Amino acid sequence: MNELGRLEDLPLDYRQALTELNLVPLWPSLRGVLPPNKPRILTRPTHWPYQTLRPLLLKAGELTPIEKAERRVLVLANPGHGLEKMQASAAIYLGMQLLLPGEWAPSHRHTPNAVRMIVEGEGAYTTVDGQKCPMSRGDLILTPTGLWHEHGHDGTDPVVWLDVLDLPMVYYMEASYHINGERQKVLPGQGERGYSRGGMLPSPVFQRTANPYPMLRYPWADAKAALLSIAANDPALEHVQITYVNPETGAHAENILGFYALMLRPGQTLKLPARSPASVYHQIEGRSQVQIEACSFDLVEADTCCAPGYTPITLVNKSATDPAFLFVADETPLHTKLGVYEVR
Ligand code: 1HN
Repeated sequence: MNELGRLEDLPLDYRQALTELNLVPLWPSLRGVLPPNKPRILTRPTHWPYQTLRPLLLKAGELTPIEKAERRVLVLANPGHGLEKMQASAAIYLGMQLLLPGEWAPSHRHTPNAVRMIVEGEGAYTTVDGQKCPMSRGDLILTPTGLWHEHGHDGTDPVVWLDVLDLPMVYYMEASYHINGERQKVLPGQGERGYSRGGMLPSPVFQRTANPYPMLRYPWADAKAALLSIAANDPALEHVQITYVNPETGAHAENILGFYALMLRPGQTLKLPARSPASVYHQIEGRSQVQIEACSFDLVEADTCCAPGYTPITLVNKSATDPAFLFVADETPLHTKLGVYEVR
C-alpha cells in the first residue's frame, strides 16, 4: 500500500498555522482511522470469574452503605479500553450489583438502556414503570431508556445481578443523563404472564398495545423451557438459541444491545463465525469453555467474559452429560441499525 505523508514531513510553521485555526491534515492519520480490512479493536477477551469478584462485592456491602452508593456496583472493565472508561466493549457496560436485605436503591430514569441478569439470591425486586418485577436466578429484567426503575429487597440473603447497559455508546453520543424520582406506585397487571405463550398475544377489543416495552421480565424458567423444547424439536439443530424480543414487534427487546440465551447440548462444540459486534457470555447453568482466538476461558456458573467483534468464537460444553446454558449480550441491533453489521 502507498505510504502516506507524515506529520513530521510538514514544515513546523505550517503545522502551527493549521493548529491555530483548528485545522488538521487528514493524511497522516488516515490509516489510523481507516485501517485495512479490519478495525483497530481495543476490546480484549476478558474473563471475570464470579468466585474471585464475589468476596470483593460483599466487602463493598460492608464498606459502603447503599445511601453512599445509590447503586452498589463493581464494574467489569475491559483493560483494553482502560479501566477508567468502565467499558466491556465499545458499546457495552457490565457491572455486578449487590443489594442487601432491607436495602433500597431509589427511583431514577436515564437515557442509557439497561437489563439485569439475576445471578444470585431471592427476595429482591425491581419496579420498572410501575411494574414490580421479582428477581430470581437467570431472569432477565429490562429497564429500557427513559423508564423509572428502583430496586428493593424483602429477602434474607444478599442478591447479586449483572447489569448490562449501552452506557458507553450513549455517553459517547453525549446523550447520557439521569433524573431522580419519587418512589413509584406499583400498578396492577400487565406482568410478563400476558406474553407467556409464543405466537399468542393479548389483544383486548382487537387492539394490540402501543406500549413500546410491553414485556419487562423474562423468567429463566420460560427461557430454559423454550431452549429445551427447541432442542427436542430438532435434534440436529446445532445452534440452540433464543433472542429476547419485544413480543409485539418481534424486534430486539431493546434498541442498541441484543440479548439471547443459548444452550449447548452435552459435550457439544459450537463454532460461531466472526461477526462485527462484540459479545458477552455469562454462564447461567453448567460449565463452558469459550475460545476467542488464542484465549480460552473456562466458565463456571455465574462467570462472565467478553469477546471483541470480527473474531470467531468457539463454545464448548465441558459436561458430557448435562446441557450448558449461557446468557449472551451483543451489539447486533446497533450494528444492524448503523448498517455496519457483518458476518465474515
Ligand atoms: C443504573 O441505573 C443501575 O439502576 C445500575 O441499577 C448500573 C450504571 C451506570 C448508569 C446507571 C441501576 C448503572 C446505572
